[in-house]
Amino acid sequence: MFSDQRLAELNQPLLAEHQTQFQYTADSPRLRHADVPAVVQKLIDFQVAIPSWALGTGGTRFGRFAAGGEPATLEDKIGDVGILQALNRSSNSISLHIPWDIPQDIPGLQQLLKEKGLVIDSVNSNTFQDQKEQTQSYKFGSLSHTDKAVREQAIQHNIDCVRYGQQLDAKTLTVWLADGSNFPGQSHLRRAFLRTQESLAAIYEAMPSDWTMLVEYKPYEPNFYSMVIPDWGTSLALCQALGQQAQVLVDLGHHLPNTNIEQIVGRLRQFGRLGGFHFNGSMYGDDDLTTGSIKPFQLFLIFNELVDAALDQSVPAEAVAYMIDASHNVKDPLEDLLQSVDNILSAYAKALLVDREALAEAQEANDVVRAEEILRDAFLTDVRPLVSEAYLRAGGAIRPLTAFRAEGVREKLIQQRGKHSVSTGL
Ligand code: LRH
Ligand code: MN
Ligand code: MN
Repeated sequence: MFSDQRLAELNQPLLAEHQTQFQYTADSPRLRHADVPAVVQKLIDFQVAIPSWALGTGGTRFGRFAAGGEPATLEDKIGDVGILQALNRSSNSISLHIPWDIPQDIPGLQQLLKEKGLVIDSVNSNTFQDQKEQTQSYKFGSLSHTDKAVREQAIQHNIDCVRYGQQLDAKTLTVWLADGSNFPGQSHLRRAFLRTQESLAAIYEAMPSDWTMLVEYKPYEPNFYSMVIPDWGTSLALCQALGQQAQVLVDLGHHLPNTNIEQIVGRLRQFGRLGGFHFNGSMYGDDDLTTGSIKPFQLFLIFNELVDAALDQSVPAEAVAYMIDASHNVKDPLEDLLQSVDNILSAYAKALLVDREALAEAQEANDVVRAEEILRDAFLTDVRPLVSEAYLRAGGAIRPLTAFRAEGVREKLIQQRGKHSVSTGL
């Protein structure tokens, strides 16, 4: 849909204005301390994985309103991520959810991924729903279940996920457990934890040595009294017991209101255990809204920790897998994902613009106001020209969302796939 030629045509009317704005920003005396070309290069290099389950509308338990033209197969989903990637060149990988996305025609999929310039970065297991062919039920838990037969089924499912992932060159298994209890007394809290640790160890043992296991936490939902892995402390303890290939995954929506997420991020980086992110926007809890739509300052502060840690020689160098984990009820899912990536890149750009030397000085001198002002200066900078420049230099669209609409992508997808196609996912 978006050949280089077509992108050049779509960029043409925006080019002169963009160049003026970019030059103005690059020459701004306020950014004297910053290396703007290096910032643009870092934005070009930054990639965030797209979850296969966010390509269709999710809905709530009260209903679902289809977007039309939703991807019905894994091939369609790769096609959709290909559209995002053509436009922003920052979404080159896909996160799969098994069994929603069981890969079948492996050579065909590999070929398609290659054509679109995409990779599969992670596979997510699903032991929070019962599948038709399954003998044991996850109603009362999976890896933590009191019944060994249920635990074994859940362990095997995770190992199967790794095997599917290996066929498509993925290197990461993400485990999120719905396990927990709804009422006091329902579950023995310590024993449920120990059973989970034992089950995870069996999966960890079966994982290839170049794979990473990401252990995701969540304070509540679907269980409301206790979750077996409710917080980063529990995830970290599990990862430390498992080994160096186990890392904590931070989902921005998986925190109680007002949690200082940036501090958690800083701590996990310091301990060498931050494996990945699920980006989304949150007002109350696991809302799965557009990343950066509600708390852009918090997103900036998170990136500020990441950028700072990357510059600190005393912090272990580690690869952090960036992923989006969102669900769309009222927006076009692809438009939402373009907005999310744009917000993520903007927060990253602002964090890269922080005058770190001046900030360190202000912190050492306990100059509270100056330190805060330095962060505010970076946060209030209009970085849109830098992000657009990164899109453009990487071969994408100056404004991906504008190009998406100008091209009538959703209308074309509806023509191809129909109005009522349904995507698998939440
Ligand atoms: C759990 C969760 C998890 C994914 C996704 C489908 O709330 O965020 O990260 O498995 O939902
Ligand atoms: Mn998540
Ligand atoms: Mn979630």
